[in-house]
Amino acid sequence: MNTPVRAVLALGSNLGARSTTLSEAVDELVADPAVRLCRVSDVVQTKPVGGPSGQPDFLNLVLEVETTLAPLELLRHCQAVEQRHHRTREVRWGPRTLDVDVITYADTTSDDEVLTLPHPRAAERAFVLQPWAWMDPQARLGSELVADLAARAADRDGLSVYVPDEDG
Ligand code: PH2
Ligand code: MG
Ligand code: MG
Repeated sequence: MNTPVRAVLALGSNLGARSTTLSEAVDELVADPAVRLCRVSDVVQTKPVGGPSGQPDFLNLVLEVETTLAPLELLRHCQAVEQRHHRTREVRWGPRTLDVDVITYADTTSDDEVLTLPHPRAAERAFVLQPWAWMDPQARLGSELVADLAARAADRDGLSVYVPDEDG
């Protein structure tokens, strides 16, 4: 068995019962005995970044897990949870019931085209960085504080703290 390592995952949903989907997905991700929940962020409502215009706002959250899965096993596990929520992949950055991305896996860096680590766009996305900084104010991505990256991210004004009753 592999030595347990910390990994950061980012979840997003902008179709269907977004809040319910995110909380079910967190439960499903950590139902595997090889994945232990360490921390989970608050939920943030965010304007869509990229993709087709007019798509609904997202709910996003970040979680930190400790896992004995290897990086590609963790990716497959995340994709299996996406599939449980009827995720389809028709349009790049298009609307989706559930997206689960591996953001970091310990300090691993990799330019593998199946799983690039850290996630290649995480450092510029407030919808990942801000909930991550709330969850872990000391977190670093490469040489930078995640909170500092969040403060500089172009999409930071599109974020608001999510009020649960708004879901539907
Ligand atoms: N995910 C994307 C592209 N754009 N925008 C927001 N606000 N939230 C996301 O999770 C998101 C996005 C690709 O996965
Ligand atoms: Mg994504
Ligand atoms: Mg994804």
